[in-house]
Amino acid sequence: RTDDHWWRDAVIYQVYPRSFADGDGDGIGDLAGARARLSHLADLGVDAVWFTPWYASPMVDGGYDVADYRAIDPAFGTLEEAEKLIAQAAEMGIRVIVDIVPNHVSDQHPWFRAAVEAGPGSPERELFHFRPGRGEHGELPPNDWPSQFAGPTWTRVPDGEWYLHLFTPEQPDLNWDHPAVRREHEDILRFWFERGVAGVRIDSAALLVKDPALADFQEGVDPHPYIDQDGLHDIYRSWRAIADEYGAVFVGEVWLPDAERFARYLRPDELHTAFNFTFLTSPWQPDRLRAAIDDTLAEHAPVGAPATWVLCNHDVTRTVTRYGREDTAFDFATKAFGTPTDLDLGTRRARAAALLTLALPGSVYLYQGEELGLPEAEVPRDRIQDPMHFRSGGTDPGRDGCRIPLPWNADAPHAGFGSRDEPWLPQPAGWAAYAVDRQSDDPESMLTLYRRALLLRRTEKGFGDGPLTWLPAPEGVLAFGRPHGLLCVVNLSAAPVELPQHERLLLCSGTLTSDGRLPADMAVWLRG
Ligand code: TEU
Repeated sequence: RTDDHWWRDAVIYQVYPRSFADGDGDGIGDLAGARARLSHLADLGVDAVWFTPWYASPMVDGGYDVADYRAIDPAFGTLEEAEKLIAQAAEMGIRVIVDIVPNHVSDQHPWFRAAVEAGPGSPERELFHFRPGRGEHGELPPNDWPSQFAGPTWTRVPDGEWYLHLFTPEQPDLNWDHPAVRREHEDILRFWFERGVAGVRIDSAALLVKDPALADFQEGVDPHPYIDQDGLHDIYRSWRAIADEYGAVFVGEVWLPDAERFARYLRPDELHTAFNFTFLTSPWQPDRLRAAIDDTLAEHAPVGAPATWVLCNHDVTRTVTRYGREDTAFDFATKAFGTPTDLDLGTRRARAAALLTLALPGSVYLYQGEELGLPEAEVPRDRIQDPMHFRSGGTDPGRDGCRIPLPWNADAPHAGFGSRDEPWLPQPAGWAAYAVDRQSDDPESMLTLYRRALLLRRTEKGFGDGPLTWLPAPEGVLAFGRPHGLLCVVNLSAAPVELPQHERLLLCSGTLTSDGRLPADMAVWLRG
């Protein structure tokens, strides 16, 4: 591939800055910490790093409530520091992707404060979705839309009008039918492209446009009043023209079960890529995984876009925990917290899944800590920060369990995260065992596996873009060929299996049996 097509088969590392590394010791991860740890990403061998929102924010939703899209939150650092980080990463051959949140702003954003102040009927209110309520005294919300988090989607301001928010009340939704909203975001894109970012992740990309009538929700009636509205495509076409000026790329966060509708975002004049969550939500079962892979490749092929493969992110239960449970699928509704988990089994499967994922055609996203095999942590109730937990009335544990500050040095306080006192979320007992320095020289560690895999993926032929061919395999085994005789075999059956004929074993997620068979829940890369 040429250099401007780097994204077609890139490995992109997701940094959740609050929990990556604390450079100033105040308990919250920051850009100074991230800069000091960039060498970890270079050693790992990733092509790019995606930072979840680092903008000025009250942090009600971990920065997904943005008060100023052109400023870095003081807890994270300064704009100058972000520019240094982008430059320093570039020197190491690592591109930077930022996270743009276009669906909503923080309630502390100057636009929303002005809108509340200006009152009903004002032009300031037109930038949002303000409406009078229903009922005799307007005491009922304007419609019945279900929320993305638990709880109502409307909140009333003192003068009696209501405003729409698909997430928390502190995240009012913008009105994307308003030209000023469009102009502002085009300008924000340019602002970051001018600073050398190579790409943008688009948060909640399928939610921006709302049914103009704001009509009540009707189950099964198409189109959904706020998911996947047709008007979105026009927005992304205008964004694409801007990205093309800079040679920058998009990855859309598009949660859509319908493959055809999903692919419409990937047309050549829209988004370069979008997250494929079919794979992430799929259980650890051969037929289901194979179907997820086939469906994904089939939906991408006609539009010529590369697939993306994601096993984890800052919103979902960590992979080793998920794969260590009886029900290995991920579902927002049933996070199954507290259910019995076999971490050894989950880790074995996550290691196999790493080889599976990295051998598929397309790009791969790696969430910080996945390369360390971190499990989901149980956060003590009085320390939970995620608004999802509070919105659910406490029934949902929320997403903090996958956002625990990273362990870097086993023998340092707070496992080397960098904080003087307690970090913003507590690290569970035993966290130091997962530290980067502990795993670095251990040939059996998850980190060593990832480093080897990423090195092979860069230096050996057959990875990345190109065809995938399923090979005949015993029941419960996934085996496929890639170009240049590259083979990947994953054993999801209960017993060891024979490997196909090969010249060379490139990498195994564990250890073969003494007679050369592949044990259960393991994967290999072979040169056939
Ligand atoms: O998530 C958007 C989103 O729709 C899903 O993550 C999901 O619906 C939600 O987490 C649970 O139902 C993005 C971000 O990834 C997430 O962290 C933010 O909280 C959210 O947007 C709001 O900006």
